[in-house]
Amino acid sequence: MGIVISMIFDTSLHRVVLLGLDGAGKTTVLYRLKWQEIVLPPPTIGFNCEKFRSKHGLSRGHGFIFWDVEGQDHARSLWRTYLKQASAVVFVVDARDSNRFEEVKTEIEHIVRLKDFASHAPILLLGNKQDKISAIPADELLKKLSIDFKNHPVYPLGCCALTGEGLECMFDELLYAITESKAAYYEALT
Ligand SMILES: Nc1nc2c(ncn2[C@@H]2O[C@H](COP(=O)(O)OP(=O)(O)OP(=O)(O)O)[C@@H](O)[C@H]2O)c(=O)[nH]1
Ligand SMILES: [Mg+2]
Repeated sequence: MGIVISMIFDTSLHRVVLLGLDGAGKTTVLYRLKWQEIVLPPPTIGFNCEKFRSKHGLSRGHGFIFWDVEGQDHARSLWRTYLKQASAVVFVVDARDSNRFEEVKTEIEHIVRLKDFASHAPILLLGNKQDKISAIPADELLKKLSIDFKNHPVYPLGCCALTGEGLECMFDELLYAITESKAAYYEALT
């Protein structure tokens, strides 16, 4: 219990990596969180990086650094570089694009096997574009993908990056996921 409480009040930077296929909405999520407004970004070449200090909720005072990494097929081999020391991954999925769900599954099952990615780090499965009528809810998306996440705890979350709906509690969700997974990991060690 003590260890959980000390981690909840740990205000050091949490390192978060935004991954997902090209066009899933990672950069739109990043700048929605940063500026609370609609940004229509060009496809990312390389990465974007932003620091945040949460001002609300349980995560108030906690710092986060987000790495938003290019999702094009040819760039995905570089994802492993960003996963070193990642506290959590936010994997963004275009929840209306069922044609690419198999590709999403392949990529996630690939990253959870990487040695660079801490085996207990949580994954937030972000079902984006919920404003679209054909988008499936995040819980359903998780079931449909039927992914073998290995030991990674998974948290499905639906959102619309354009309006920010569903992103309001992102820092609290991340802090909870990171804290819980660390606590479970250390408990298993003792
Ligand atoms: N309708 C809708 N469109 C969205 C949403 N989020 C992002 N988009 C659109 O999806 C497209 C791709 O968004 P990006 O944020 O550039 O996607 P990305 O994942 O960063 O793509 P790469 O940088 O190529 O890896 C853009 O046209 C966005 O405006 C959303 O919640 N709803
Ligand atoms: Mg981008």
